[in-house]
Amino acid sequence: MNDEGRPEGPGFATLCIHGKKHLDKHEVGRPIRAVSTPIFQSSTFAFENAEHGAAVFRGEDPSYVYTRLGNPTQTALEVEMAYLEQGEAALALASGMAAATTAVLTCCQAGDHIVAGDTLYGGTHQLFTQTLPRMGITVTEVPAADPDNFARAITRKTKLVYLESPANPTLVLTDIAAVAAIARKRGVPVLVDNTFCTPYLQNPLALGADIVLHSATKYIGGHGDTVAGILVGKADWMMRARMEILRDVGGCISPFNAWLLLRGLKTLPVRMDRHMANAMEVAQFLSFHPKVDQVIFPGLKTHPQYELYRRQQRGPGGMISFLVKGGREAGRVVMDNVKLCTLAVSLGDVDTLIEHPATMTHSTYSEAELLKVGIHPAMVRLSVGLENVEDIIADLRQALALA
Ligand code: LCS
Repeated sequence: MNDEGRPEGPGFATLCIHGKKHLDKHEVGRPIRAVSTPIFQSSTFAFENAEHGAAVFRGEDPSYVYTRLGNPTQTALEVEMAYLEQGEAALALASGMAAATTAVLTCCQAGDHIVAGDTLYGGTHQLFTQTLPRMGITVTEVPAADPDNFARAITRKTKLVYLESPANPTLVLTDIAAVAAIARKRGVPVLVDNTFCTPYLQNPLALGADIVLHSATKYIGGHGDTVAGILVGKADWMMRARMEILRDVGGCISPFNAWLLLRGLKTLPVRMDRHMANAMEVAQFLSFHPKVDQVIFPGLKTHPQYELYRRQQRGPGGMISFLVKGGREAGRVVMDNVKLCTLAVSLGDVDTLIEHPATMTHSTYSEAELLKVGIHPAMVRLSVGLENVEDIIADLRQALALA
């Protein structure tokens, strides 16, 4: 015994850290065969010896090094997402915006130019109109329903075409195959933000795009408990994104959040089917409601691009935008009086979420820009959740009655 009354040997602090010995899979004495991917909550990974570490840093050995650059739980998610999006490789990141900045910085440097759709998540619009110009990267935003607009805007400096289809919150679609064909001729890669569709409903890479982006915060996670982003594309591009931009800018995903997304993926098609069935009924209810002026939902024949929707997507998704008669004030009354629906940004959660794009998610657009891209000041956005659809409709009916 030592002075503290403990057995001779390593001190207590040392034992707290090292335990009796390292518990790794070679030493637990029996096979593990966990059905759910384990969370490798480890920031760093041991080398066998100094030469092994040097070989890893020379890129000659693929062993894990450090969780900012890669982690087994993150890899499991990336392998799954690449497979579902029909891409060679994927990169999971801390948020959808980390995915956007990583993609942009992998493609562009000061002096370069991006052509983007003009309706984007408000954060992406701010990145394009405020932050990137400060770094010498310019962006031209064009109406995304007509592929020719992309053709006209591409210049010799253009290094990336960036679009959302369906776009947040106007649900404008872009003909991905047409834009990809145009950009390919000019040697410019195309990135499609596939957040609204998920790989269940649309695979942009199969349509000719080069990079797919997800805010995995939304339907991929699906439960409103995670912020994360994912890129999918070619293996060599993804390696540059990881080893140049993620490495230096640092927007890595945590192992726990990667695990939450792996869990979300298991139920993605089941959830999407229910999101869509509920959204279809809610869209029909709103269409026939005397206090509703306009309902925007790709699954309705009244959507101006219904034919493209049928050709390009396997389902309409769960997002609806609508205009309440009486304009912005009437929309405010609806949002302030829902009881089951939650007044909150984000989307793709099990809960039905309602919000006002012009003053919330898209408040980074100026008044003039909002009007130009069709984000009406009275527009209300609904992310239809997985509750019983009768309850969602009853809630909207009572709130609309007050408008
Ligand atoms: N792309 C789309 C289409 C989005 O809707 C969002 C976030 C992002 C990218 C950024 O992803 P994040 O960094 O938030 O994971 N959209 C939001 C929205 O409509 N309400 O709150 C966030």
